[in-house]
Amino acid sequence: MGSDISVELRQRFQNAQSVLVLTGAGVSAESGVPTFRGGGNSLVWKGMPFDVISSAQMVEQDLNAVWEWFDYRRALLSELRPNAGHHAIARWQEQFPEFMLVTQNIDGLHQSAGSKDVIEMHGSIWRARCISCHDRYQIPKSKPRPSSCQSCGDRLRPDVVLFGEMLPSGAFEQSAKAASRCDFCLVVGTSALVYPAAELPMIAKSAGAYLCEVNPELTPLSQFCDMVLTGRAGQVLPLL
Ligand code: BJW
Ligand code: ZN
Repeated sequence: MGSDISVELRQRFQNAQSVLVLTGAGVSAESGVPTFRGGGNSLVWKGMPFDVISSAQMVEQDLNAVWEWFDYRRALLSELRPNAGHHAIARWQEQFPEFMLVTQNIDGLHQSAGSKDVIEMHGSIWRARCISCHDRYQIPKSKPRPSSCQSCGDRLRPDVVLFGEMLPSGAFEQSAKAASRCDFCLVVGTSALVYPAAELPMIAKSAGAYLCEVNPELTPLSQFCDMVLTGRAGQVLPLL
């Protein structure tokens, strides 16, 4: 363990044929995005913990409150920029025969850094979706969000995956397929507590991939990793 990157690790990474990167909130921490858990920095909105306000139940009970919470977070995010960790990951996409980036983040910072075909397991804060017909709408950075569905007129909700909700169709299946094919799996900035995202590294490991974690803290995944790089994404990833 430790954040020293050995020659062996660097060679393993550089010679990989198929790379899967799974990211969580920690990759955006150095951009100024608060993480959900740990560090005494848990998200709370008007006295409600995030898993109460970011819940399917709250969408049914008080959709306006949910929008207020997401409008507030979009406003914060619109000022933030990708960091060296996002940029390193974006550079890698051209460097391997196969490369896939799966993120649990809804902030869009990987795309801002230039990453393409990102699988957003938990949706995007920059989209809204109709509660009836499920049509999706992009939310512009500097204009008001659309207020109702243009197809059916019903209300819109944030296009994010809340606790107890299903992931976007195919997102897990596509990620699990990449996990079972990859020979190097890099897990960055996630507490590895939320499923089914937390299953992906174990799928990769079971299929024989080298498993490497980048995180300043240990997680439930650390014990299964071939290498744990204890450090911040923005500092460690550019060294790989
Ligand atoms: C740094 C750093 C730096 C700091 N550099 N690192 C199996 C067992 C038990 C429960 C379940 C199960 N399968 C499903 C469930 C239920 C549930 C679940 O997993 N619960 C667990 C908490 C126990 N899962 C779901 O409900 C999922 N849906 C589902 O499974 O559907 C099928 C189904 C339907 C009905 C019933 C049952 C199943 C959906 C999960 C959706 C998660 N949504 C959220 C909120 C999004 C909206 C919003 O933003 O408000 O997604 S929750 C929140 O957690 C968010 C994140 O994407 C997700 C993961 O968090 P992440 O990214 O790991 O962040 P943190 O904060 O936890 O960790 C940050 C890490 O970064 C830390 O480790 C730091 O050390 C590190 N760090 N600085 C690198 N500079
Ligand atoms: Zn509609």
